[in-house]
Amino acid sequence: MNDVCVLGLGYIGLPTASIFATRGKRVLGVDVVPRVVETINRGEIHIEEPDLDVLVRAAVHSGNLRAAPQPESSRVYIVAVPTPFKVTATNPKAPDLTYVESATRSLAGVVRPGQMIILESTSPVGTTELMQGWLVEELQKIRPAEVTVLREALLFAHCPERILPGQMLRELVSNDRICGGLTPAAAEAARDLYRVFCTGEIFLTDARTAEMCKLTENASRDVGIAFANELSLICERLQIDVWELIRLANRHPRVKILQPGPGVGGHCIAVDPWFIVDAAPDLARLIRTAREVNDSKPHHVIARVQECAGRFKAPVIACLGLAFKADVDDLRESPAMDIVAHLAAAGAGRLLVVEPHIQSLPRGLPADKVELASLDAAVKAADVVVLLVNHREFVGFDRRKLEGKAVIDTRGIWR
Ligand code: SAJ
Repeated sequence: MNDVCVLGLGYIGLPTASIFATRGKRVLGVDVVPRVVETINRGEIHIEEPDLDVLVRAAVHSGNLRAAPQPESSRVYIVAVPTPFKVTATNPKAPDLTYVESATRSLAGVVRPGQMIILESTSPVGTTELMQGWLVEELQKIRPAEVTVLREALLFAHCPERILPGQMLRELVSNDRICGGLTPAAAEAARDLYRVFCTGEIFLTDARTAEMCKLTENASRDVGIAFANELSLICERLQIDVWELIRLANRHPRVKILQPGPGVGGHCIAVDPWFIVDAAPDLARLIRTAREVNDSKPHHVIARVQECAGRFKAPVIACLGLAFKADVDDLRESPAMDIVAHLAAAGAGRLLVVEPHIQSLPRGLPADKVELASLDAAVKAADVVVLLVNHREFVGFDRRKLEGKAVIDTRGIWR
């Protein structure tokens, strides 16, 4: 029997499955996308993350990691599927638990008494309890005689991941972890599992607190970035260099202001705070406002670029970066993507995009209006240079090549 079955082989599931496999566990990785299953079984990867290729290759070649489209019976099941949001009649940003639900239901045919189901996906409070309900519902359909025994004998826990894209493999091992069980026994069993590779401290709690804890961490960062973004707008009006201001304010021993940027992207911080707002819309006022401040920042950048481009007859605009943050290839919820798409739709000028982490123009950007270009070529041709992502390649760029260009540096790297 497998030790661990990981459902969802994305940014969280794949490193987690691989690290268990390299620590001697027999792991089955499950993904509904056939290409992902094939790629991993070849020992290759479908996402970009430093050193992940080496880890996956080692895991697959050791014989401890294989991928399949369906789960099989395993001592532990880890659900690491996306939890996006969806539009409902009352809430345009309501949590969408479809993937968690179908992954959970897919376990009904394979679970055995004593096995454990862990939710790693960032989820609204109450999701782990919902998972138990979905599984019982499914068992009632296909294994009615076993429902009572299985309901008592399955362990459920929420153990949210906290790893930072770009340094996932280090953080996977060294970060402290929270294990929240539907029962204390489930939390303890989860702790024993993560001890296999986690060198950080592991704290036990109940599932609801663990769910809220993960949302709170990301909402806290969102509020912090919103403060910096709001400052950037105020400073622009007052003609103060916001980065210099923050650098100086941060010399106070108890002040730690984050950095302004073109907005907040990624599939975590731009999404998770809405799960809190959805749960308590009347109370989550600051959290909602922070989301709104951060979501409005790209519009401010777009307006600035349009104003700048308007000074030229046939403006050429170089947009540097599409990823949601530095040194990653992830374009999910990226403010840079939004900004370029809006500029294209508005016909702001000829758009040259530089993104060292992708090979072809992503879906979502019109090929007739946006060209992918090299850094040197784009800057050389541009009237307006818009720095959207602080990728390593851009930080080290020879700034003399920017002379005579209108420069909009949304990350403050070329000050
Ligand atoms: N950003 C700023 N200014 C800052 C910091 C970040 O504008 O000072 C922007 C980034 O450019 C990016 C966005 O915020 O667009 C989010 O980037 P991030 O590096 O803050 O966070 P993520 O989304 O890569 O990862 C977060 C992390 N959460 C926290 O730091 C509390 C990570 O630990 C979580 O595991 C991850 O969310 C997740 O999966 O939830």
